[in-house]
Amino acid sequence: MNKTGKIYIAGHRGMVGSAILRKLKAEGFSNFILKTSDELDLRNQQAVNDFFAAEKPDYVFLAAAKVGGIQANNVYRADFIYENLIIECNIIHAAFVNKTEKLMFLGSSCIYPKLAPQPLKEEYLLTGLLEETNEPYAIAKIAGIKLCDSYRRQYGCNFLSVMPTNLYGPNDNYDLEKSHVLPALIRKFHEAKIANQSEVEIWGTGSPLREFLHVDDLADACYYLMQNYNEEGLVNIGTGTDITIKDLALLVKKIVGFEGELKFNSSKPDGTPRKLMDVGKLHSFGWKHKIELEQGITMVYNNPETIKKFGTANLIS
Ligand code: GFB
Repeated sequence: MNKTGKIYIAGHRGMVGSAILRKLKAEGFSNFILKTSDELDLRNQQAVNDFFAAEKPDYVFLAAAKVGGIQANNVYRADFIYENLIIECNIIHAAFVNKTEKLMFLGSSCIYPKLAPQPLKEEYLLTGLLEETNEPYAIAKIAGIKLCDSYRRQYGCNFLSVMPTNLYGPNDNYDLEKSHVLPALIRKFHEAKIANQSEVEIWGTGSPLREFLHVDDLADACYYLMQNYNEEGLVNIGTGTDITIKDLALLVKKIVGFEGELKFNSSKPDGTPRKLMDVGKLHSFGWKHKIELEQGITMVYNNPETIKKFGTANLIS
């Protein structure tokens, strides 16, 4: 990436987009065009076309997406497929029309087949049925990857896709109805500690395995690949190790200092039993994560912004 190039980060206020912005600033980039969703509605094709025609960004990071945890994906199914599809179509096509030099699209590990062999290699995409709770989201994200590959093959666009595992870090969502498991657990254990509660509810059986990557590591990998990778297909970004939800809960409990019990609610869905990334391709390029899980969760919990974010977000048991 040329240091003076114009960079558009779609979704720069979200957890992923804000981490990419921090990383690029730290690397000395300064020519950003950033728009909030009030200033530019990415679902509006004309607005996106006008924006790209006026700004002609050299580099695009497509980190804007409708995202959420297992319950939000399952409940807001139409919003998840529609909003993600239309955002991807609008931005990727406008980047092609306006000759964006390089675009990075972010997928997600939950779009691999539900029962694919583990660890998940990049070539397992589209080899089996998807997890039911997030099928609409997965279909939209798979379409985004295929958009990048198709514009590359037909028109020679340098559009690439990366596949992050479950992420956490600054600017996460702590709404207990819509969030992912890690922010939910940090909030639940913290509030239970303050209220002297005897137990904390954990959704599902606690047996599913998940892999977690700090978003600053993700941003580092995205930057690395934006500099060094120019191919069709995708690249997994993760740590290559996973943990059961039960052990994750015990770890968060220890970091937060909650002394009560865990109570598993098996009426809530478990989702995919396991989705561990094979990070061999990424490691072969010379990149490896730096922030281990316990260290990362401690950093998040000790950040004063985290508890402020609990705010008035929904509280459900
Ligand atoms: O992080 P999570 O919501 O989503 O849930 P997925 C992971 C696991 O943690 C599931 C359990 O087995 C949940 O049942 N869990 C336990 C909890 N307690 C809680 C809790 O309080 N809140 C939440 N949210 N989960 C999502 C996908 O799947 O992963 C998305 O639905 C997305 O599409 C994301 O890609 C990365 O890991 O199951």
